[in-house]
Amino acid sequence: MSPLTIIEANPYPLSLNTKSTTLLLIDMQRDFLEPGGFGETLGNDVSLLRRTIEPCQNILKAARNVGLSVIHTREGHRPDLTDAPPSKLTRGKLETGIGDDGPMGRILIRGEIGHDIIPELTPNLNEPIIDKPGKGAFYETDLHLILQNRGIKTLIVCGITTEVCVHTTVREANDRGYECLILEDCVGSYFPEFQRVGIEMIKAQGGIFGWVSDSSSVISAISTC
Ligand code: TIU
Repeated sequence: MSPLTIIEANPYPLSLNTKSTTLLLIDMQRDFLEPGGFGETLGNDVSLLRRTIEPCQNILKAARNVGLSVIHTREGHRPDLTDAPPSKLTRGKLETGIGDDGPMGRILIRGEIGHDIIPELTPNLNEPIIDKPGKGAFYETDLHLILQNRGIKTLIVCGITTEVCVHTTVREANDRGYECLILEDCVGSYFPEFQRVGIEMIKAQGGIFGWVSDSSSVISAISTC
């Protein structure tokens, strides 16, 4: 069977080689997605993010079945907060913010329950987890090194939130020469308008940041590889 396939996508179909493609799942963490977590305590409706869980489970299962490389990321900081810029800690003047005690342990601190990936998408032992201090998955991490060592050229991007960590990562990836395919049903925002416009921005101008498709199109394409 050939590792080459063509994905139905916008603004035009994308050719990819499954041997040089990674599924990148961004920040599917309990504090952002679960009722009672950090995201909800900030007044957000987590159901807008939770609709991504089932499609992410489906693409993750398909990727594992065909042996596609899978990488997960988590946003968070050291317990002593030495890797957190003061600007990030004070921004928003939050009553309960990064490093404070929250409903699932200290908020966005590595090792705490809320920082972990939701149980529906638990990483397998052979799937690297990138712990990132910023919004972008390339900033101060070894993601680029891992992708280069694996000969990866194309990223299938899922996760949250569309306009923050997904966009930042896709822009970083684009400037480093990666092709990005964003799955619309697998990325989510607390703000419906940002979801809509965030998707539009990626595929505008001939695919200025990449391509947009959905989980079922990719699953049917890679399952025949
Ligand atoms: N992962 C990610 O997007 N982190 C955020 O802080 N997102 C918000 O939308 N706030």
